[in-house]
Amino acid sequence: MEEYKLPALPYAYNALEPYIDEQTMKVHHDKHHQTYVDKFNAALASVPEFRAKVKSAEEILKDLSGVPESIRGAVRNHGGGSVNHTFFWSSMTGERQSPSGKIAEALSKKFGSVDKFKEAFNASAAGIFGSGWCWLVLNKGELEIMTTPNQDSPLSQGKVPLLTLDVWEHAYYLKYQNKRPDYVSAWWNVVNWNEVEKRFNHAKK
Ligand code: MN3
Repeated sequence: MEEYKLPALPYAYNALEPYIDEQTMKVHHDKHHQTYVDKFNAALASVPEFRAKVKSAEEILKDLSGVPESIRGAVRNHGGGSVNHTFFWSSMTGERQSPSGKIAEALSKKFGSVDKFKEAFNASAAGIFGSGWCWLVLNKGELEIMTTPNQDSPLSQGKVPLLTLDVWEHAYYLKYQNKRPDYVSAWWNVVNWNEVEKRFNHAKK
């Protein structure tokens, strides 16, 4: 595979204001995400034969046991950090959106209503001890809320990510300090439901 590239944000740094502030987005994308990308590439550069044979970062994360032991930990942390953040940026938008179509139907069927889904997701996000991620995934075709510690990816558990929230303190501390639940509830205002629906329809094909 080619070097993993830090993607440009799909919107301006201030597009998610007032829910996620410009300074947080700058530091989060330009510094934190860049560092994961650099360390992931450095790890891959140390195993050129492996790197030549794999096609994508996602493919690598789907089979961590196939990663050379010398870089497995680095790949899990920094490959996960690279892919998770790319996925996180495209899970958000400055346009106000609500779930609709098949994803709205599926959420209501699984959780009772979209609001009940949000409540369950909020509780999971609030319950993460330390640093991690809260996810909506498909697990064998079924919608599921899950959390991962550190930079672990649901891809490594054979699940299909549909939506994610970064609950590392670096994602919210400048604006929300210790008030993680306030960050989580504000974040719903910037969820890119069109993208979530696209992912859902694609995975269901
Ligand atoms: Mn982060």
